[in-house]
Amino acid sequence: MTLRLLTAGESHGPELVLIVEGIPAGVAVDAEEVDRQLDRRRGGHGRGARSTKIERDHAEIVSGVVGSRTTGSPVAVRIVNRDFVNQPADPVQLTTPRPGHADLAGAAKHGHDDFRVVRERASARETAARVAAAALVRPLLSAFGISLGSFVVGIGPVSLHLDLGASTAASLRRLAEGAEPDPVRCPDAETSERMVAAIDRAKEERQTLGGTFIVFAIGAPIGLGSYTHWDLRLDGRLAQALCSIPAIKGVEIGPGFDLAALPGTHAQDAILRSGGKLVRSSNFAGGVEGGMSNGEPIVLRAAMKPLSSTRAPATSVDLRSGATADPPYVRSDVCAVPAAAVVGEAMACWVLAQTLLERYGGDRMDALLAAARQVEGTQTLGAGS
Ligand code: EPS
Repeated sequence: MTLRLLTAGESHGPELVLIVEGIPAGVAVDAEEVDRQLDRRRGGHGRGARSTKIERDHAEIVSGVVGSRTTGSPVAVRIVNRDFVNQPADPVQLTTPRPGHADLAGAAKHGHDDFRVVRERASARETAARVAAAALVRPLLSAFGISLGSFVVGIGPVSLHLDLGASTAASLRRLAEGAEPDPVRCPDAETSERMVAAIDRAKEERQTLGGTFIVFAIGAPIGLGSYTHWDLRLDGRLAQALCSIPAIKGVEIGPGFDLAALPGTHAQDAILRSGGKLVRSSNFAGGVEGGMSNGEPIVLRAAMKPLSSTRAPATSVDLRSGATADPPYVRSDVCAVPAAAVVGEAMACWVLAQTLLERYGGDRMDALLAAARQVEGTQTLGAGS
């Protein structure tokens, strides 16, 4: 069965709800770890008061788990929105669509004349549900020795240059560890300070900032995904998953955009023999060749546009009166790139769990563990460790 995720709920509604289908029986569920992942997503310098001061995301697991183990039935989870109680009983209708958001297209599509209906579902608050779902399937990845991480490399005009083609498991791990306690999840202290200053400046100027982040996976076995069909290709699936995060406008695999400017021989990862194993000289491919994991670290970079709601005036049209109008400011974040990095990690986690189950079977965890032990003996390429 395919691993599937359905989420429901509105940003300022009573709660978010998610259902994970296809998770094998016998997966250990660590409820505290799910909440810890939710905490990682909530923070970051530049987030508004709602996510940092009001919400205290807690995943309440309501089905599919008995005695801290999954049963093989759908796992349902609730995440209560604490800000729900602060919502006005009789809110003002929104009739001026905000440029850059789902408002106009969503309302036209479904025939709404109040944009709140669209806004509340399209909100990135929904990504809390995705992070909880990914936390539930992380033990599947751990069983295969796969670990994931993320860190921020750009916020507005400030960026940290990294040679992604030279990235190794050790360097990626070190960068992610350095980024974890940082206020903008950037691994370099000096760059982080400049990023924080850029966010503060943007706030003063009534602006918002976007940025870029890296997501990586170490230890993925060779052959996740497939070269045989377009929709099974791992790179395509990872790109789709990352691009599905609100405000993400670009995704690359390894140093994809830099490779476009290089001659072919400069962009190869030579195949070498080392101690009876095959290893690669570099990782320009970002761990994916021919739509499959190749045993090297999987490295992804995503670009987030600046959040479209700013405190500065915007130009739109009030669709009730037909007059030019400034849409009301209804959002509180100045920068959400650090949070998006955590969501990106969750999405990559999800796709890797899907492809693992497709390859090794997904009814029960003990069968999967046996498969994992077998895989260990058959990896012929460097696992990037
Ligand atoms: C969001 C707008 C902000 C964010 C919210 C997502 O909320 P508010 O509308 O209350 O200003 O803080 O994100 C979260 C609360 C969260 O937990 O991620 C939006 O429109 O996407």
